[in-house]
Amino acid sequence: MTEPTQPTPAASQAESSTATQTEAGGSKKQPVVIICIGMAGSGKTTFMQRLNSHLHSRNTPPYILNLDPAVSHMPYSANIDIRDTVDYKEVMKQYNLGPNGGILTALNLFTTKFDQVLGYVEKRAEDVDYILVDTPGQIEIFTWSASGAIITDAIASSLPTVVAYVVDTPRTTAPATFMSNMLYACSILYKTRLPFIIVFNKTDIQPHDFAIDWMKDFEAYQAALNDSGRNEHGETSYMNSLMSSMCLVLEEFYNNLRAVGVSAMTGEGMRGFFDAVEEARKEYESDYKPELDRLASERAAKTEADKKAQLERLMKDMNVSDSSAGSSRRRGGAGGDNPFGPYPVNEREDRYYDEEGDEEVDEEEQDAIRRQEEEEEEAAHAEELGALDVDEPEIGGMPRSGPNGGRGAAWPRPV
Ligand SMILES: Nc1nc2c(ncn2[C@@H]2O[C@H](COP(=O)(O)OP(=O)(O)O)[C@@H](O)[C@H]2O)c(=O)[nH]1
Ligand SMILES: [Mg+2]
Repeated sequence: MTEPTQPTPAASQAESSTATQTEAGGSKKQPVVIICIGMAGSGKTTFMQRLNSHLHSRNTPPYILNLDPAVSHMPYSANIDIRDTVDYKEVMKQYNLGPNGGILTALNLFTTKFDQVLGYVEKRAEDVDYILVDTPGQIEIFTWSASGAIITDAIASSLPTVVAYVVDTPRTTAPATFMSNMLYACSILYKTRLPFIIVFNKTDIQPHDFAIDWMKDFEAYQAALNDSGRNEHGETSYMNSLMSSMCLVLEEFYNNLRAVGVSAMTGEGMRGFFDAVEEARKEYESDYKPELDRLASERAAKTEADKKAQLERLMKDMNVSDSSAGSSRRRGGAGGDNPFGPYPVNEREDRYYDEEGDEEVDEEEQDAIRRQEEEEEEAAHAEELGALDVDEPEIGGMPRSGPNGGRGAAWPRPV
């Protein structure tokens, strides 16, 4: 992958960029990543271009990533363009896929190299204030694919990130369409958990006040729903009651986000958008980042604990830890005096099998072994006793028979 060439005038950045200014805490201010997500045709690419030209006019040129492999015309040049790495039409041919499958596979292939992309982005992070990310036209390809989630998480764990959810305002004036769009936005918010800005685009055609009213005032939405959803008999449809319940559910969601109206075409509403981005950045620092750090430290603690457990186990296997004293006794018999290592000098072959794989020999098994040993010892001892404990008289050269030397049968011998 080659780093693209769009020049970023260094001099103008130096005077204008706040990214290199140090904050009160001394740490460098990081750029904000704005990920543009939205339905096909909502105006993501046009909005990206508007942001790009707005930032250029402020002398703070952004760093741009294009993740849409199927875009045919891009009004700006991206610093990193997925199309330089994968050709989705070639992917379609090679894997015998349709357009959606081709775009998804191209994105998946690109994701395998995303660590390099992030490397480039991080390298430039000190020089820019904003990093803009355009996503594929079809929203579900990015939001519901594994690669979309990997890319978003990777970016968000490295830099302050906000999602700009672009809505086609003129196409959202019907209450049912508005609701489905909001539900989609809600699902993305809860999936990414990133600070979220709803961007009502195309306000040059349709002002977004109605949408703000519906979000703030449940009854206004209810009224619109009632007006729109009556059939020829003046009855409301089952859809309407579902929608009004949904509206109540979404109240919590509406409280968690910012909504602004813009026109990507005319540039109206840019100031409001950048104010919202600044707020969202603060939310990232105050909510998302601590959670991210908590997860990272939890992961680090778990790795540390796993390492420690493995080390302890190793020590135990090598018979050097305190806790292994018991097992050493069990194995070596004489408390680890065995010069041949951790395993005992042991005439019972089956013991070796017991120890195989270093599995714990359980109490019952140990008792059974001990009992067997005792019995064997007793039997051997009894035999010895049988041979030695009686001072047998030499009588008539009697033949000795039986375990007691033929005592019962032949001694004392009847006269
Ligand atoms: N009137 C108007 N049209 C817009 C605006 N933003 C985008 N469009 C048009 O909407 C269409 C889709 O835009 P595009 O940026 O390609 O959408 P994307 O698929 O989300 O990237 C294009 O024809 C744009 O010219 C806007 O603010 N106002
Ligand atoms: Mg586009």
